[in-house]
Amino acid sequence: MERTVLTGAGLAKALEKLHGWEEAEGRICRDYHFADFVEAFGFMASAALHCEKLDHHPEWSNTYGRVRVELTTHDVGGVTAFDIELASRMDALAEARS
Ligand code: H2B
Repeated sequence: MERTVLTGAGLAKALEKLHGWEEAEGRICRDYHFADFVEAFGFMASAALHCEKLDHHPEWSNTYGRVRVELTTHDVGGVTAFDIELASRMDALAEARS
């Protein structure tokens, strides 16, 4: 995967395959909502394994059943294919818990 910053049409096209992500200031963001804290934390635990495999890590926070995720590639200061791939995997994990 390339660590090339996605912008404009390239970024818009990449976002089309995701669900509920918004782009803002060189990052993509989404709020996930789960039934309760256990579901939210379970999502984070399973997502963390993918983060380690990809060597790509989120900025995220949890409040009871809500998980707020912000993704950017710090090394290059913008959104890359790594963020899109991690977002896509998180969407699949969240879908499986809904
Ligand atoms: N995560 C994110 N989100 N962006 C990065 O640039 C990044 C990372 N870089 N995880 C990785 C780790 C890098 O620091 C290590 C050395 O591979």
